[in-house]
Amino acid sequence: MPQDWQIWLEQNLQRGCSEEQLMAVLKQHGLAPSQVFEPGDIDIDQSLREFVLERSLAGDGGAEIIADGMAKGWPAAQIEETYLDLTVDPVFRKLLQTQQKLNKCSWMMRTQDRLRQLQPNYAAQIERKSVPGFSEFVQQHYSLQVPVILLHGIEHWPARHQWSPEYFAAHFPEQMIEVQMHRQSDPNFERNSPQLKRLTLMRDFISKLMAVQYSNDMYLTANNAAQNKLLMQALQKDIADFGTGYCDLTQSERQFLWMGPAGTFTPLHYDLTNNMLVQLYGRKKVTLIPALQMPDMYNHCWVFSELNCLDNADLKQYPQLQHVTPLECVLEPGEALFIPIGWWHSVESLDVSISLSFTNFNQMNQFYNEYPSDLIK
Ligand SMILES: O=C(O)CCC(=O)C(=O)O
Repeated sequence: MPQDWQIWLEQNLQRGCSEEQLMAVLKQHGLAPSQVFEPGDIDIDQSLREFVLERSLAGDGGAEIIADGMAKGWPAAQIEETYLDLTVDPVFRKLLQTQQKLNKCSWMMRTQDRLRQLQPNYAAQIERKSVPGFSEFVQQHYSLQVPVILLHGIEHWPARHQWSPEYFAAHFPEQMIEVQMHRQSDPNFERNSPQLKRLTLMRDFISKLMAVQYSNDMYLTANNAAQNKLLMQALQKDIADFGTGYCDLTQSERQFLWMGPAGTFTPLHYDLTNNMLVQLYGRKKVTLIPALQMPDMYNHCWVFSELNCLDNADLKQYPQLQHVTPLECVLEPGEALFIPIGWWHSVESLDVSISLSFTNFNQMNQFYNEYPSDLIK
């Protein structure tokens, strides 16, 4: 605290003025309690500070914060003191500026989303149609970022007519593959996928997945792609261009295999590329949420939401979800779902399932490098 204020404070304390009165005057002049007292002099309850901080950042005013804080059991004077202390804190003012920018981005996204909902194929239903030429697809879907289910894109792939668990067991029995195992033992199985990687023989994996009725415990996923390069190379003979002119076939490392029993579940997330999910065997249920609904999706870390799925979500705990408009579809064998970049999705296998996703479109699809890294882990 500046020295002249220090002298003023000491003189008035000696004159017998109350500490509350003096604090009020100091605060009017922009001096916070933390500047008035040495650290440790005042016991400002940390959880109260967090409460006041969160509410202030949410845009609530002092009176509202005090009333709600009192309902939570804190004394009014302490809440007021914490609030006033915070409002003159330069770090807090920086935070407010950042929040303000964020609020404007969120407003813009919500507004764009509401206007796009005037298009029936945007978020009311997913269009199903025969695969168009690539330039038409780019005009109607890739550039506008509208999902679509495309039919007849893979009729010329041997994989479409041959792939099944039995095919993999018969053609690659001794192939060592990497898969995700023991997923059910970890509620954060997707985020912890590196720890759940296991090597196994193809024939053992296939017999395990055929032996269960419904299970999320084992799954060969895109997270295993690096280790399963050899398998993917061997599978190239069964895969070709999607439709005509969709894929850059020199980029075959941007194709990903998914194989598991009924019951595998990929939790809510978004991809950092545009993605085609091609269903080869069995069915999958996909829930999609527009990318522009990001402000309401509780994206707390990386590409994940605090929620694994939207079913039975607690609207009291996650009130923003009331603005979210999920779309569901069931993907049949031979169908392919275009998932635009940033669109949230969760995926459940309804049967034993084999899929292949690809990102090697003949169009720009490299946005990953500019994705902001998490500042808090
Ligand atoms: O098929 C799945 O289980 C998940 C697919 C997916 O999320 C993706 O390709 O991004």
